[in-house]
Amino acid sequence: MTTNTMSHPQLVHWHRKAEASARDTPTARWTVAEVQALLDLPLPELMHRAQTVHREHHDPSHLELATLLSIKTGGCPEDCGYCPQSVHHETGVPATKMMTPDEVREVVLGAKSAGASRFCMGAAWRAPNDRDLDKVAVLVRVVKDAGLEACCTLGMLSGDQAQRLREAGLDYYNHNLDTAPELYGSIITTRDYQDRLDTLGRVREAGIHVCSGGIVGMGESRQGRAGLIAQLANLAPYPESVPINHLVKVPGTPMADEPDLDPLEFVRTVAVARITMPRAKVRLSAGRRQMDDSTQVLCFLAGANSIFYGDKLLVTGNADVAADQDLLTRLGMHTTRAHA
Ligand code: SAM
Ligand code: DTB
Ligand code: SF4
Repeated sequence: MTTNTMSHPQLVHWHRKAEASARDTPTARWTVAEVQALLDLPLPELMHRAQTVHREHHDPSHLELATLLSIKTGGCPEDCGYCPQSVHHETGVPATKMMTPDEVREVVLGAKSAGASRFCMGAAWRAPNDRDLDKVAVLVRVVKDAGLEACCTLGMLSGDQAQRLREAGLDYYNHNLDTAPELYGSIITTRDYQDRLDTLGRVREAGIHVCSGGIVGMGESRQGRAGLIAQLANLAPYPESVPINHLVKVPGTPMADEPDLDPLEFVRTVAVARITMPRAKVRLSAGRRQMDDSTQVLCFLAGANSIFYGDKLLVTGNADVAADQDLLTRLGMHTTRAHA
């Protein structure tokens, strides 16, 4: 006789927890063990739970398209082990000056006509200085005037800077926790986890929507992924937007030769992000270029409802736009166009 794992009392407890979450309690707390128990579920069971939560809060056939632009590339003083833009790694990515409003407008309008509704501007900074921030505020207006939602990812912010971005009309600020707290120091030494949490607090305080997620495939265990998801889900409230990145292995970075992760582990992580953060946009982020269609489709079925859309991420290539449009047509999924 085989055991019926579904009747296991702890699983019943976790099921109830997932249900509580589906009823939307944005300040529900998750232990790492509870999150890991979800990651450990048989995949059909996990997918069912994720889909149930997804359907309670979202149209399961809708996908958000967000386009990324690196407005200031390379030369970053931070030593993030995954990042091609760090001065600590020889990746051949040149440092550039910040893009002008006219240059940015052209890309924004191109993204809009290709169907994007959100536009995220990234800068390779540890933290912006106040002069940089004035320039970014102008770029936020460029995005808003085109009728798209505006997001920025600029590194650490002071409370005052977050407030100024809000006043400029910024909708979302992206600042990833990236991994579990106990793994952070082996990936980045130039700042610590608390620095990230502090910036997220200031963003929240300024009234900007929080976009925060992480990277999967950096050699972490399931427990490591559980630690990341628990941290994100326990932010009170949890982020409105959660990018789940698959590590892009860039030659010259310390993570260039990281062993491949089973794609189903990525799918599981997306599903658990959906269950623990029911109302969030869960974004299938970096790594789609290296992912086959079937894995991406599993991610959508697991509750991913946003993608980065456009030829480039920040410095590396993204999935092909024509291939994405074809995939969406084949799936019969729809998107929202930006305001006129
Ligand atoms: N400098 C700012 C910061 O670190 O917050 C903003 C830009 S930074 C490139 C934004 C995020 O990109 C990182 O937090 C990380 O999650 C993601 N990222 C960078 N390199 C990546 C890679 N090779 N693969 C997957 N994600 C990556
Ligand atoms: C996020 O979570 N992923 C994006 C965005 N936020 C800024 C960045 C992905 C970068 C992938 C590697 C590169 O092209 O630099
Ligand atoms: Fe700099 Fe951001 Fe890259 Fe880290 S992830 S090296 S902070 S650009």
